[in-house]
Amino acid sequence: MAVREIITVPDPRLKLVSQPVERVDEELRDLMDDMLQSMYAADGIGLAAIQVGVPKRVIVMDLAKADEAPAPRYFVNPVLSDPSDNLQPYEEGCLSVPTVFDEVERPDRVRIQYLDYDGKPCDEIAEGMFAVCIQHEMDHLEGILFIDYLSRLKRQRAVQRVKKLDKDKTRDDAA
Ligand code: GNR
Ligand code: NI
Repeated sequence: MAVREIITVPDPRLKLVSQPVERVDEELRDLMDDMLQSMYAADGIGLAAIQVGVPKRVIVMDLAKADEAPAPRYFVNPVLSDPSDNLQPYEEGCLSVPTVFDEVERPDRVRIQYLDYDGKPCDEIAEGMFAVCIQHEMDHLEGILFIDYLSRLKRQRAVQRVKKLDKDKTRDDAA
């Protein structure tokens, strides 16, 4: 297992549409293990494969609170349907847009069908934080970031902020 680097805006790979997985095999489980470890290392609650530069339809998530036991979850080829009519705002963040947070409105309930870590088909209803996170991650699979829902001004500011952050970090690393 390895912690992989999480790519940030404006990396053009974040705009790619990720491709379906053909088989849930050991190689894919290795990727999912790395993704989970990378997500934990970055203190995230969800991660899409494209955030480590792999354009596959794979998501990992752990919504357990700090004082709870880890509860890793894996979603391969997820499909969302039956969104509720009720929109709920939530202050979102993204490991690919670090230090930026803003409100996004999404349906508060969605159905999700996917293959799990063992390749078993699953079908469930997501609500609350699970609904927020799975929709945020599904967007990554389509090359969409939460800042794409903000005004152009806010989006441009967010990208500039991350660019500066990464530039300062590169300089610090060299020093
Ligand atoms: O760690 C994350 N926190 C978060 C908070 C509110 C809404 C969505 C998220 S997902 C984010 C990790 C991430 O970037 N996943 O793609
Ligand atoms: Ni994200």
